[in-house]
This record gives sequence, C-alpha cells and structure tokens, in this order.
Amino acid sequence: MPIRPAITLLATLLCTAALAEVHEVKMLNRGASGAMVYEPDYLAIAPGDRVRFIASHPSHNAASLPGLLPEGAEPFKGRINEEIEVTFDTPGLYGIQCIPHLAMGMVMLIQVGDRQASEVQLPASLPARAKARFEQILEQANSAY
Ligand SMILES: [Cu+2]
Repeated sequence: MPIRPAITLLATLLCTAALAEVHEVKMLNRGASGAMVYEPDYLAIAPGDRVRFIASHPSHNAASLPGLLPEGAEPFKGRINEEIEVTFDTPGLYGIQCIPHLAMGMVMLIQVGDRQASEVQLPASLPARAKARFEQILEQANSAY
C-alpha cells in the first residue's frame, strides 16, 4: 500500500474517534414525563457515540430490547443499579428497556445515524404501557423533524 493513503486513513480514523460524544441518560423513579422513566427518553446520535446510563435512582437497568434492534447490532444488558456506558456503532433505531419496569413503560429510543422515517416496527409482544410510551416518544421525535 502506498504510504500516503495509509496516513490519510489513519488520520480519518483518529478524527472520528475524537469526535465521538458521550450522552448521559438518567434512570429515574420519577421524572418530568411521569413515573419510571429514562431522561431524556429519546436521543439522536452519531455512529460511534456512547451513551452512559446513570443509576440516579435505585432498582433500574438498561438493556437492549429484542425486536427493536438494528440488524447486526450487539445486544446489551446492564445489571440493576449498574451505571453502564454503551457504544452505538451500528446505525438504526434502538429500543432500550428497564427490565423490571418494562410493564410500567420504562423504555426509550435511540436513533443512531440518519433516520429512516417510515420503518418503525414496534415488537408485537410489548406490554401496553411500553407500547404507549414508544408511540409518545415517536410522535415527539417526528414533530421535531
Ligand atoms: Cu426501571
């Protein structure tokens, strides 16, 4: 390989790494939008960005939601009360759930990369309150575009 393209590629990789952002999400018993919430409950981020889930209140976790995960993305599951930082490399829409409070609607959405407006398919097996909150989040996200 000629030397110059190799150096250019390396510089590009370093720049991408330097630009990656860390976004913070609090896990709360009560927040501005109700009981058992992630705050914020919607993020639009760039591929390679990280999200830190902060155990602001006890008894929550953050885990990927099967059925609302981009193809090829790595599932993850934090422990209860654990602060985790997740890197989102694969573009697409991610559903995040608090496993003990899924039935109470403790979910959030993370959009990684450019948005594909039409294709949001919520998993059929979602509890009613989780489904309702996803729909609310999507409505707010759509009106912001
Ligand atoms: Cu919870």
